[in-house]
Amino acid sequence: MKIGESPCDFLGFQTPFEEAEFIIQPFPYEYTTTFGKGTGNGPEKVLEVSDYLEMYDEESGTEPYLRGIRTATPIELPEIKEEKDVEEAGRLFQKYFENKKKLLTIGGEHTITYPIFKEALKYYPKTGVLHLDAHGDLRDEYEGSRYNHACVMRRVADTGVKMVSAGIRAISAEEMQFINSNSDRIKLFLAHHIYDNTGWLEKALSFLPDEVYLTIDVDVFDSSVIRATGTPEPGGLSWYYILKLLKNIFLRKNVIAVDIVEICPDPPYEVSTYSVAKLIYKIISYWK
Ligand SMILES: [Mn+2]
Repeated sequence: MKIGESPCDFLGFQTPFEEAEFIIQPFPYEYTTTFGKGTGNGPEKVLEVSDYLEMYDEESGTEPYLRGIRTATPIELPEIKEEKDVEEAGRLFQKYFENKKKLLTIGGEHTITYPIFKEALKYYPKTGVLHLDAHGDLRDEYEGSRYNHACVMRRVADTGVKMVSAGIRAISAEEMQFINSNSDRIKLFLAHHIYDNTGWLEKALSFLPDEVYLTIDVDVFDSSVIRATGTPEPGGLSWYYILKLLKNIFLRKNVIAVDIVEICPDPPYEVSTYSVAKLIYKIISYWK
């Protein structure tokens, strides 16, 4: 392994930084998980199984890898405990925004969204957030930390941006109250309202600004698709439902960055990690 190369590259190859349209950034951050442990191993496993992906995308009839994909060295950081740690983590993403790369970060726990998003805001001050998740993640504090993964969307909301949370099916009374008192900038689409129709998407897309940061907690999927996640919840969305959703989002919005978090490998069953690898390749194919 050469210095500066990732131990495991998406699809098993590297494009030089200057030529790469896409950057895949592994960020195996894990400090505040509460239920299932192991999301710190998520990025490495997803990259490892990505070698088995078909390079040809059957839906678009293209070979998306030809656009240039570079996998960056995994980020290792001490626990984020205050805003200065958030700033420090965010600075590691500067070069991607400065060079207008299409950034796709693999977590690690959901906490990582906040530093990446805060950095993105400096370059795209009008951006909104689309949040796909089983959980609200809007608690002000959890287990003594404001940077717990259960608080990440609250920290994002603190920046004052417009936000849509969809697929949610586990949320506290406190979080619901927060959403209701900030309904001018936060819209919630619960899983049981949206699972059998996509009519809500028009409302969500017209509410959000043109620029969108997309954060996907893999527990938004039904556990028949992805079960390897730290805080599983029944009643998730199906593979094709989410693909259709993503296709529409990339068609209609200028997506500035994506993160996919909370993948928690459950060997020897690699169906979940492989599904995340395929999801990443699908996103690359949809991203205009
Ligand atoms: Mn979640």
